[in-house]
Amino acid sequence: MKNALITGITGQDGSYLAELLLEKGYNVYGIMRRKSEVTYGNVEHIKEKIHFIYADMTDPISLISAMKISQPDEVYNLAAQSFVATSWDTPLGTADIDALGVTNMLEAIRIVKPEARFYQASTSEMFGLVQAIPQSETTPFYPRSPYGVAKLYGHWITKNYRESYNMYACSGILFNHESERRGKEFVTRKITDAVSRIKQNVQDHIELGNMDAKRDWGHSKDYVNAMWLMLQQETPDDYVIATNETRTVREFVEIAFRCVDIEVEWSGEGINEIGKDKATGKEIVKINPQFFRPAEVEILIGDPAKADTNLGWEREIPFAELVERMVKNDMKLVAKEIKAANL
Ligand code: NAP
Ligand code: G4F
Repeated sequence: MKNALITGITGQDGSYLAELLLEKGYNVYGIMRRKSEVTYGNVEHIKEKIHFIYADMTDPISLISAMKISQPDEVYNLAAQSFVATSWDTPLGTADIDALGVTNMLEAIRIVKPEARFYQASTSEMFGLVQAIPQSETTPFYPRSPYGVAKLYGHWITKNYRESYNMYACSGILFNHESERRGKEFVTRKITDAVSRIKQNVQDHIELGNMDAKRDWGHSKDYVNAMWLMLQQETPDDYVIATNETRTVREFVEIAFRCVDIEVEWSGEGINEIGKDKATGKEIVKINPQFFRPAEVEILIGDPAKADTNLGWEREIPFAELVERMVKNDMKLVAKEIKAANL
């Protein structure tokens, strides 16, 4: 039986990865931050099966302890301040966790168990102002946010430890992946939550920022499988994980509303653009400049050919199903909320 240590286990990806590793028979250890109220986030439903260790990416001693306790064969470093917009508000905190935190983890591995295999959660945000379309492992990086810059450090330090110390250390350059467990501040979940509230008459409209931004969106469940595959190879390497499809935020809005039989009709331009419910004429989508970013990543579309060839990785959940699953789940959650409020 293998031991795995997951940082960021309470997050979206951490929860799907924990489920996958438990299914495969791993002993799963997860690091958790101390909060004023004990909550298990996305792993509430499997908390009895996980060995939790209190630690923090910014506290190297706690990571050394976590390594000693868990004696992992595989370490998945998913912990991060992962919301791009907030990285302009907390640039140093983001760098502490997302950049230096990676070195803290790598050093803890080197000290306690250097033969442990290491996965780093790198990101398509590192491509930023894209230098090629589609983006692959050989595309030059040009990050556009404090988050992207911090993650680029994490990416290179992982490669550096592989080359300096011959460690089995890989980075997955993952493009956007979403799910029913996505945080509500990210645009996809913000949309599916709002669609469900508008459909059930508990919200009038949704306010969004840049609707022209294009993203390559997949489902988290498929992407955690790629993380695992990367650590099962003979030699460590870095891989792009993506769907090779891209859509605007506006298209996501249209498709999500269509899941609840609402057709959006657009009018106006720029900050005056408005989306109306075609059947009722009600304004259901508005622009709020508050959600624009100081620097934007306009288009992401990844080429996963290397992962396909070397890992045999393929996404299983197509885009339309991703949106449908998220809307269905939020429709249920909102209905439950309404029922509870009426009681
Ligand atoms: P997420 O839902 O925001 O989860 C982040 C996790 O990190 C949470 O468990 C959080 O714990 C933990 N964390 C934050 N700061 C920490 C600290 N100082 N010490 C220990 N734990 C800390 O993110 P996700 O979507 O699952 O993404 C997982 C990883 O993949 C992240 O590194 C993200 O940057 C990267 N990534 C994500 C995507 C994507 O589209 N989802 C794409 C590329 C890369 P709390 O519960 O205590 O907050
Ligand atoms: O959903 P988002 O906040 O995700 P973003 O910035 O692409 O970052 C996510 O994917 C990265 C991989 O590329 C991860 F590394 C990162 O951790 C995170 O998971 O925003 C997507 C797009 C942006 O262009 C944003 O400007 O949607 C645009 N957008 C338009 N209106 C909005 C909104 N984003 C948010 N969050 N809220 C809006 O109202």
